[in-house]
Amino acid sequence: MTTKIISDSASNVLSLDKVAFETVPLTISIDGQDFKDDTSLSIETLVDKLHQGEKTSTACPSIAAWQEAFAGYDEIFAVTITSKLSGSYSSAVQAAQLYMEDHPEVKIHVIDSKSAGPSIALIIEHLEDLVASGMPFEAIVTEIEAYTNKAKLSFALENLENLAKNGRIKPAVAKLATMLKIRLVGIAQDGELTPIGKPRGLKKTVAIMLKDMEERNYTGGKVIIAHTLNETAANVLKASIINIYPKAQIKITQTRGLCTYYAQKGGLMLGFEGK
Ligand code: X90
Repeated sequence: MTTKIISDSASNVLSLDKVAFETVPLTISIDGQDFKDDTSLSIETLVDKLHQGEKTSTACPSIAAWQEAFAGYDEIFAVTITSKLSGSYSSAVQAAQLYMEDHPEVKIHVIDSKSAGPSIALIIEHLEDLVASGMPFEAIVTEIEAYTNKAKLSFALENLENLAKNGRIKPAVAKLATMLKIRLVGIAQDGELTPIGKPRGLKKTVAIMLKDMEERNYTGGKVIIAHTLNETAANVLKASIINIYPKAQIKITQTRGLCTYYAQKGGLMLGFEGK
């Protein structure tokens, strides 16, 4: 019995230690040139090119791309970015249906993370532990659906241009994009981006994020911080969390291409285990 975990590249995860893993890339287009969000993509180069580019957009993985990733395994878990903001989930579900018609012995479970970035990474890491523990497929499905509701996401963005331009935020929120000096703090709620604050400095930003952690019942479990070329702010956030929750297990990572495109330079994404 072979098991594989797959996610789209919105997870920012590139590899796992204990279980077979693959990332299916989304694509970033800049003035007609396509960049696959895989390990070969340099985030610094992407940020520069985006800065110079005029017409930019993103696209979710094709059905065929998901199917290729399924090949050769008996049991597969696929985790996607929220279905409310991307076609990735729908693409993965269709790929799974077609694949299982051709391979009736294969089991595939597709999970809508209802989120992005580091909270997808939390789901993937939990799946890794469950698979490695030898738990049966059906039991993992039940457990991971429950865990997905507990994997929370908040974020702090300095620039909303790409979210607004691509119609991923409501017009009222998009208006903020013009007020570039304001940071938007938001959370993923029901798979959608929900603003919770518009602070001016890092200190206030961190305070809002900490308050949200408390409100959503973080009690000292796993945390993953993803930043877009802003390690300093990520470290400040980490230190502030440890100050209140000394037992917190915190990892800092960089955003890969898709999250870099939308979080934009300076952006922070915070995944944590709530209730
Ligand atoms: O299919 C595609 O082209 C991808 C579209 C993705 C759109 C949203 C990506 C958001 C990434 C920004 C802050 C977090 C928002 C999360 C809300 C649930 C990161």
